Amino acid sequence: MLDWKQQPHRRLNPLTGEWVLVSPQRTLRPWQGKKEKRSPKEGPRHDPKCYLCPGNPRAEGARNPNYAHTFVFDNDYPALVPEASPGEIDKGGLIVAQSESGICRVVCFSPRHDLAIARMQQAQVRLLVDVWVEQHRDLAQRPAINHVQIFENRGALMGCSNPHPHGQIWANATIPDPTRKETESFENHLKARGSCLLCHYLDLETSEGERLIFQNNGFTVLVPYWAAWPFETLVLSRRHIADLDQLSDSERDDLADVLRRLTIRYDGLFQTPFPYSMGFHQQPTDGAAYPGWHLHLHFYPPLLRSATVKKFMVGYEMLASPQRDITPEAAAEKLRAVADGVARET
Ligand code: H2U
Ligand code: ZN
Repeated sequence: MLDWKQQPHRRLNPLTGEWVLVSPQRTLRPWQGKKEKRSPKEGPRHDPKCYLCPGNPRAEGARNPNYAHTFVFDNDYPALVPEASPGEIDKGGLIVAQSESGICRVVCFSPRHDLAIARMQQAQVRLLVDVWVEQHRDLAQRPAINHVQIFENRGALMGCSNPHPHGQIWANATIPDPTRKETESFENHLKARGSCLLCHYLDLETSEGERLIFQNNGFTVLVPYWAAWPFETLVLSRRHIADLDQLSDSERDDLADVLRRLTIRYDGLFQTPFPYSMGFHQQPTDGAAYPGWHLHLHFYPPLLRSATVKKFMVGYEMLASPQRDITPEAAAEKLRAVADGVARET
């Protein structure tokens, strides 16, 4: 009999159809590799040089208003532009390109330069949720927009250029690969088994319990069975809804609560502002019906065993398959052991 806690095996990610290699026997290997710098302590409340602080000029000269809660603006250096000229290249199916239009926005989470979500008051995070809902609604109803990606890169380790709490929204015409794969998986699961993939998965996780971290009335936070990053988490709405627009008033509060508590746990894990990329996955906004789609958030943090040792997705992982040493069950246990109740705004 295979000992799943000790012996190598692979696990399926049913959302993408991809496999991850789990090698629990390797967790004791020594580390003589790269150590990252510790994240600096929080900066000042207002930084006169920050291009996201209220009242400051941005890099291209526009000036931010003296916003009191949140502030959204069109990215001054957008990756996509609204009216890209139409165009298509196809040389034998090998040299292929298509024009792509879209809208890129930056969302400032707070006027305070020094507050990450973990240090904000619940009411401020709720305002941020409301802004995401409004933004999604505004972008989703546009005929040229079929996919809305809301995300946050936190920390220099993730390439984030500014410590001011902020995220981004990129909305475009075609459906990116991860959402396309998830859409197919949701559809296939519904057809084959008559239920939503993530409702079904949530039932399984609730009965097994060992990968759950915490939950409230609206959301459950867990380390997915197929997690590739050491402390990757999945935030699932407990109700079967397909996007942010369908959240009830109390679910918006629940989402804010979950975001605060999860990021407090992350910061507590290695006693450091925890870097991550996180984002919502929602149904496409092309007007088609997606009865099998289930709203969720992915958190992908790179840290492995301390504030300064990060996981590299290299070698076998670039060429063959992602691989992890610490099991998702052990990661969940560690995240469960961290307290999440402290509001630390000062
Ligand atoms: P990141 O820190 O996650 O890279 O996001 C910052 C974004 O803010 C980035 O996309 C934009 C950058 O293009 N930006 C502006 O739109 N205006 C500025 O004055 C500086 C940065
Ligand atoms: Zn700032």
